[in-house]
Amino acid sequence: MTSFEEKVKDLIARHEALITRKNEPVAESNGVYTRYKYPVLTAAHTPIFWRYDLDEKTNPYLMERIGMNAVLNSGAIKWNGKYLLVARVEGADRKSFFAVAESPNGVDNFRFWDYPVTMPDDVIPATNIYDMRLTAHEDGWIYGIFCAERHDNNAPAGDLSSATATAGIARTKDLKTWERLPDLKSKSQQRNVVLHPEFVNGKYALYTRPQDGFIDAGSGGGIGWALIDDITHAEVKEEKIIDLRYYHTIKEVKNGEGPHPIKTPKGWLHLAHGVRGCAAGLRYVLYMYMTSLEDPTKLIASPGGYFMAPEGEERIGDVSNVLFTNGWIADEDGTVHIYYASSDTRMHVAVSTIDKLVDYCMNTPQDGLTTTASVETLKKLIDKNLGK
Ligand code: M1P
Repeated sequence: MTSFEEKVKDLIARHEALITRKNEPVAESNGVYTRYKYPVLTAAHTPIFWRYDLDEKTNPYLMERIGMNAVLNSGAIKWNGKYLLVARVEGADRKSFFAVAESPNGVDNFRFWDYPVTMPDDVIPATNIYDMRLTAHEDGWIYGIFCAERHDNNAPAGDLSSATATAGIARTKDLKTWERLPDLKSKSQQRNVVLHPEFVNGKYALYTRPQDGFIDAGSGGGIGWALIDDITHAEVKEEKIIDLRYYHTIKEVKNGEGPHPIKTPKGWLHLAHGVRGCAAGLRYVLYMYMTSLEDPTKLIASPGGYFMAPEGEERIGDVSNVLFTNGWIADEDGTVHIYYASSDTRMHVAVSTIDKLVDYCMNTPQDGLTTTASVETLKKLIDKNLGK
């Protein structure tokens, strides 16, 4: 008979083996980025002492007491030389919370800090909070902007599903203690709101995603931009759409800014998600674009199609056919770690460089929006390669 102590030891040893497993780059690459073999975070990476009561008296069968369902859409930041993910952890009870996981190299050995983030509530507490974008702003604070979801009290009686999405705002100096600021005021619902890292005309600047309802972007035309007078009482007064959605593209139904853009000598480099509908439901892919350094609202590169789409196991999960990103880290040597979630279930990393990503944005043909245009673009490359 295995003793309780032996069972605990075994549980801890298997968990330790999982989180310290060396990750490996996947050989095939499209030249733009390299995927890695293993997810960097899953529900099984959450600490044993979050899930099990390790006291034999109160848990003689060594049962999991608090189930974790998924680890997904994570914000990212380099902090004291470590790669930190502020992960969205979703419990078996469907509630998401934030928790920091830290890695020495950005591709493996991610280990959760002992405690999840205690995020103070806004005046009206949210039911669920998720998908934090982190911005180390030039004002000296690290901001986290995330979706705060509440039941829609205007929904007809008995409708327990209608909800509202608002951008929650918090800031920190150490990623441990968070100061909650009032939620973003906006005429529409908002999700995928991201703080630009620099002041623009002396103001804070937000990437927004106006939406008519909790799910439908509706008349919200794409990724927006708004200047904010006071981040401690943030309000969207004017909103300009800077990256529009188009019919029959990968972002026809919805799009949303990923992490905050990376500043490069050629412009701001953006990573975003685009959504289209199909018989199987919604398909979420990642795409890129660039904006001007002089005028961050001006689109200067818009490579056509997707940058990354779900592949293999990534296709399957709680919400299948989804890639989503809200975190990347640019190292000083130009390496970029792209953190993305697959099918709302687990976190992965892909590695590229700023130079490659800028080249991708500047030299991938734009979407011509019709079959005829796509064929003409293809023929030009064939002509060039065949010397015609
Ligand atoms: O399920 C896919 C994603 O759906 C939402 O994203 P969007 O607002 O762009 O539709 C979010 O709920 C996100 O968390 C989720 O991954």
